[in-house]
Amino acid sequence: MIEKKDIDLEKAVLIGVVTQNQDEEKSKEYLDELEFLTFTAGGEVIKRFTQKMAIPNPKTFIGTGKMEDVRQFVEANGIGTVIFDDELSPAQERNISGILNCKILDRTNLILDIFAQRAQTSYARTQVELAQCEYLLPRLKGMWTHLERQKGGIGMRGPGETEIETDRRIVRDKIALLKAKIKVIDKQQAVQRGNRGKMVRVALVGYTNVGKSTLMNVISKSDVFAENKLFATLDTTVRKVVIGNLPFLMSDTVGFIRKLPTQLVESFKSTLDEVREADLLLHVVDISHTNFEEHIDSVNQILDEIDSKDKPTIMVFNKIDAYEPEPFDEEDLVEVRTEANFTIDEWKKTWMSRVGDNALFISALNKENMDDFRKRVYKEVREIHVTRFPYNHFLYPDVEDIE
Ligand SMILES: Nc1nc2c(ncn2[C@@H]2O[C@H](COP(=O)(O)OP(=O)(O)OP(=O)(O)O)[C@@H](O)[C@H]2O)c(=O)[nH]1
Ligand SMILES: [Mg+2]
Repeated sequence: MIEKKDIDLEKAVLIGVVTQNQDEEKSKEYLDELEFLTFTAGGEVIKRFTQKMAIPNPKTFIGTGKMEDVRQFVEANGIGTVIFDDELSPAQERNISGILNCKILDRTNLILDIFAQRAQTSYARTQVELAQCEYLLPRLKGMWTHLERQKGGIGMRGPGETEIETDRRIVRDKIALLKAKIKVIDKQQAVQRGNRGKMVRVALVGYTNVGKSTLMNVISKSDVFAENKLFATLDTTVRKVVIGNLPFLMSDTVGFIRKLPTQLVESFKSTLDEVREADLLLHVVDISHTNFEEHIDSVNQILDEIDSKDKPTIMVFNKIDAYEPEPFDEEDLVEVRTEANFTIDEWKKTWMSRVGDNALFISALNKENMDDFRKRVYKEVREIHVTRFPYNHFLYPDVEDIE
């Protein structure tokens, strides 16, 4: 595969808004994430534009004046892509393409694009393609009504509409075909999962780039692709892991993100079956990320969407090696100490204390606290295991006795 740094990065501009329920700080954090997404997709962010407004402009997302600034900047700097930090409606997309003479992407688009780039197996490719078609379909419809309005009148259907009608039919047929293809693979996979018998199944879940695959590699001595980009993993990998003689299955799967396009959640339903059918979830969190609490919320929201919110869960706070509280000057009379200044020990006394011994603090990279991790997982898996194999419990020592 070609390394990203060897090819020319596409020049991009980001556009976000500061609204009532999204203050400047949040807006900056979201744009930081959008920039990381852009980089992952192969782009380089040259400039960010933000605008304060009550709600995004329904016609052009940002105001006309601001859009003119963007247009001039795009022209003057040879920008190839403008990326909006939200999903644009078909109408917004159309209006904006009338103004800017370059590629226009929204957040959903960008995520779909990354998924498309990253899909390795034909299964993942099929699921991504389905999501792309689902995203495209209403937009074709938008184009169609747009033309209809332009030409106007009954019986005035020009060749343009016919073409788009045909396009829509092609996309619909394609969707049907992809769904049928997925169904066949699903059946095969369901059989495979069925063959795994009563083994306890543990699934790693979490926001993208938190270190799930790294942890999987450490714990199962496997070789799952991990890298510092978003959505390194799209397919699910299942490995047999043995702790203190006790065998169980561990799966590593696609990471989640804020506003994960619904089309993707929908079409990745089958990949997420591994999570849905797991006995125990390990919710991995990157504690070194400033937004980690919001990440937890996003993950819980998606778990809820796939009916997996109430499963037994252990919270695994990873990357403790990289965690650095912002320095706080005790002498400073103006500044107030905030969460950003907490040490990990202080964090443990917050809501995290309610999670009790269901919270673990590790560094998968430096293999710190991996003994705690193994023991905690062993204890939990053993409890589930002995309910399934009641005559075997003597085979597995108490957690205190495993090495
Ligand atoms: N500092 C630090 N970095 C880590 C740790 N664990 C993982 N990383 C790094 O974080 C990045 C992402 O790791 P992955 O294991 O690919 O993360 P993931 O959760 O599988 O990500 P996706 O598959 O993209 O959802 C890599 O660059 C890892 O080296 C850790 O404990 N400390
Ligand atoms: Mg991964």
